[in-house]
Amino acid sequence: MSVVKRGAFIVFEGCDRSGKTTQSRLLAELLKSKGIATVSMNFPERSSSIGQVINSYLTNSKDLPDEVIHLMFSANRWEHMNQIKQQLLKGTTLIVDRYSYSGVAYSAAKGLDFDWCYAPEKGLLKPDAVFYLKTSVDSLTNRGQYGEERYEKVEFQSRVAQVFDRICYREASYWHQFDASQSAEDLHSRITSIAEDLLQKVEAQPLDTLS
Ligand code: 2DT
Repeated sequence: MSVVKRGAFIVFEGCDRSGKTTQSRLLAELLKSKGIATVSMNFPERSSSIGQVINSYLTNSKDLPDEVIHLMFSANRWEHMNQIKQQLLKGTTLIVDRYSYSGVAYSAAKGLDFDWCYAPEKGLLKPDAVFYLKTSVDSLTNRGQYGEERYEKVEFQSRVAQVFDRICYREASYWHQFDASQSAEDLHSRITSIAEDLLQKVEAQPLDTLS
């Protein structure tokens, strides 16, 4: 009986407009072009009923207490956990744009307690690698469309960046930090070489959870 090799769980994190979306797309395209089963996702996943509430909040058409929206972002991950687990176990690699760390970074940047923010994430599947695209806040403002959604304010983004740095330090064993100011091509090739090693390394490893 052949044992199915599991897929890798790869997450991209960073401030708004850090280039995560481009880099996650480039990586997914590359893996697919090599015949590797790959699915892209992003959180918040706005199509579910919880996701629609989050979308109304982010587009400023709905207000909610900070604690409530925090728990909704977390619930949005929990509602997709089974699907994510099934995909990984059947051998599909997942490339996910934002995860629990954005949940903690954005809520802690508003002033909520870091440990309180992290608590509902415990038990969710743990990524095999997080690619953190670190930007200077000045460079963020030069990117297009900045400022349309609720969180897209320079001062707020710099607080978010500080929390990401704290998480990066704490979770150093599986976080990979990149300077997002380098060219998209250079970034892509650095990310690709780590991802390709990772795919081989994790295929026989059991899935882990956040603790
Ligand atoms: P996108 O622009 O990437 O769609 O994100 N956010 C995201 C949170 O505050 N908590 C979370 O748990 C997640 C996943 C980051 C929309 C915004 O939602 C924020 C930016």
